[in-house]
Amino acid sequence: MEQALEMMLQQKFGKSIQDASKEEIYTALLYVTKEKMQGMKRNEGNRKLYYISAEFLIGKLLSNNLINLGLFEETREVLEKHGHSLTEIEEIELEPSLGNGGLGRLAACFLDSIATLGLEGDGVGLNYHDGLFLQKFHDNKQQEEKNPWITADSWLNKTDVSFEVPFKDFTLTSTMYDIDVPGYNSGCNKLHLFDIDTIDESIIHDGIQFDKEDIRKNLTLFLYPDDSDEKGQLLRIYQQYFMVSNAAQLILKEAEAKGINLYHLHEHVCIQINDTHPTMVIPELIRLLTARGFNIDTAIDVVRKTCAYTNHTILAEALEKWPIYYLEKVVPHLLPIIRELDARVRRDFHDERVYIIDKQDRVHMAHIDIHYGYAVNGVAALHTEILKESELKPFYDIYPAKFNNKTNGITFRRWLVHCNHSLAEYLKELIGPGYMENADELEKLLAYKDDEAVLGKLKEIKKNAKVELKNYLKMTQNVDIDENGVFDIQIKRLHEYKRQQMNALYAIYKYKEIKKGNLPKRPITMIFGAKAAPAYTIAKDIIHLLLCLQQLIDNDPQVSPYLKLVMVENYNVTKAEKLIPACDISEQISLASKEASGTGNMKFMLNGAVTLGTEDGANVEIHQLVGDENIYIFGEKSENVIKLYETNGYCSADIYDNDPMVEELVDFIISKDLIRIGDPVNLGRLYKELVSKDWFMTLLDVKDYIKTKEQMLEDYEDETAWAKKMLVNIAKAGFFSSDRTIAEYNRDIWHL
Ligand code: OAK
Repeated sequence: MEQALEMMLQQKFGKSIQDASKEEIYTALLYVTKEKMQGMKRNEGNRKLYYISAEFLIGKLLSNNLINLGLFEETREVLEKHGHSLTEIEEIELEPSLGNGGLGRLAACFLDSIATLGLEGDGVGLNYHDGLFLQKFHDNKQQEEKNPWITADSWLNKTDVSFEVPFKDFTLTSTMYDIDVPGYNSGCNKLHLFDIDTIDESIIHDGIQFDKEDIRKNLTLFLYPDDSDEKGQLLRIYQQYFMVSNAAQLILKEAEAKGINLYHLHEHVCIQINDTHPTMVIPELIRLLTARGFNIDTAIDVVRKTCAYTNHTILAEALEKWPIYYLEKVVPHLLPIIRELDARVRRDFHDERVYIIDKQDRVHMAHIDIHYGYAVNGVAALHTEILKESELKPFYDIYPAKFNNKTNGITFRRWLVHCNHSLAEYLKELIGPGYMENADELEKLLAYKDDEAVLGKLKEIKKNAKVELKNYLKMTQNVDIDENGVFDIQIKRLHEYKRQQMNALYAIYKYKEIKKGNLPKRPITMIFGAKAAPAYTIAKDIIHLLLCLQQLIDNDPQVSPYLKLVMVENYNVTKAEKLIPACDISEQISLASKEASGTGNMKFMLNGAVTLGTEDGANVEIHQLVGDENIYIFGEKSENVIKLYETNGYCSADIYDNDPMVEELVDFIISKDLIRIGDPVNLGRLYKELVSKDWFMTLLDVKDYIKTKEQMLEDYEDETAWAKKMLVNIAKAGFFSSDRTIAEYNRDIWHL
């Protein structure tokens, strides 16, 4: 590495390591790593997977690639020898902002595991120039700015692959960019990102405003452009079709180059449709096959045996249904096919709930996937059961064999080895390096459950991570936190079902307790990180409430020594990597039945945090694995929640009117203290939402939540007992390795 780095620095900048700047060292390392990846063998198999996804939240790549290439330690040492740290050099890299949340990060973890397991599988998506917006706080509110991440020297490799993508009024020519995906101790795959050469970032003004109709200039500017109006929705259809038409053309081109008889395509190709954003790949492939001479029956048959669909949400508003009229405006050539697919469903099943086109002339994207794919999976055991028993029941009744569960996972290369290097090294020392390849070996740790020295070392590692986070927050946001406090962290997209507002009510509770003189035994540091979709009003109001509380607490000398609330600006993968190792209490408090899985919950557990959660998503499986002693569960169960929805049985006003404690907490949102700091419009709207609607039942669970969190804080004071909980959580996290998840996908769905 030392030699390679020296040579690259000479070649690029005519400098030695000694004289080079951090930026130059980063650039040289980037190119050394890229060269190494180019020299790697490609994974090969009899059947190739194409994982199509609107999001790939890959995070910074330097360390991850070095780890997977087996060069991480050596690089650290070389840099240290020359007076640099890898952490510092990494700061130079900009994080690709190609994703929003769980679905996108999952896709990135999957690419890592697919490559690591030696499977041939590439990702296909879009090369958004500004990705998800950059979040800034101003006047205690979220502001959106553009987030450019593509620089002259980057992980992207421009290819000469290009396709023509036909729309109603024009045709666009694509360019394909590739990012190498090296497996850990294994071969390499690729992430293909499609783009157009005419993108024009100069059309962005006033934050993230732009002309939504100028498709040639805006198509790949942003991930999830605001779709609160028709123009925005049409733009999303342009993006989706551009993504899948390129994917379908690439798949056929590669198959033809391999000499595959397209009538046997499904024997050699498998397409995973990551939620419904890529659904149009089904009619598009049918279109391309019929253009190559297939009759429609055969084209449908081949496509059906090729495509599989993953559902990531049951929230009705997230299940895509596009008006036919929109599709007619953008991709009219797909409509005869979609109508034919619908006609076949109507012929075979006399149940309007499973039709593709509904009475209001809307196309249900998930219905296309379920009828015309060969597998449907949910992402955690509870989620899959809910799909089978309620949300998708009519489909499950028709196709029971298609439905299967694949509980999510995370790559331990990034979420342990990279982000918590000292914990990873200590585990290696203690139980051997086997856990890096076989995550179940983490259970060997259980043998040390009563070993004071081991528990002490785990506490020390946690403490160090807290100090590192303290320094990081000081440097990035000029915020002071106390490493002796308990770190209670909720980081995820902002959504009402995830209930950051309930956590805010806890902050209000604690604030009031401290004012009354009921002081906590040690400082409590509540940390949040979340972006709200730009058009999601209530989510932005919740951010406003959190920022106002942050200011109120900071400015109150009676409270601030005991309570701190920090809202991390522009939460992203890089920040998650700093926050997760430092966490004591992992907040996973969604309304039961609403969080499909969650994956942050797994990352926290692996890093020795204890979960405070509802019986929702993968929390249920965490609970089963660690047992009652090592997790804090509260709140209404999913069966009851589902019943409440079915019977319209929830009324937040009843709780508010009849419970003085709840009333006091909620009233504080519009108290003089907060209105003085904040905007009465935002705070008033949020207050009203909670007392008159509260669709995600915050008030139902808030008291149990507060009680459980108080218990947790008390238990935290028994340091040895708490360290045992940490140990058990780490030891039981092996199940959540994405290597396990991918092995299951391959065994049950992909058969690569
Ligand atoms: C994003 C856009 C549309 C639909 C779903 C999502 C999404 O991110 N869903 C999340 O997927 C994760 C990975 O499966 C799950 O862990 C989260 O529970 C789910 O909200």
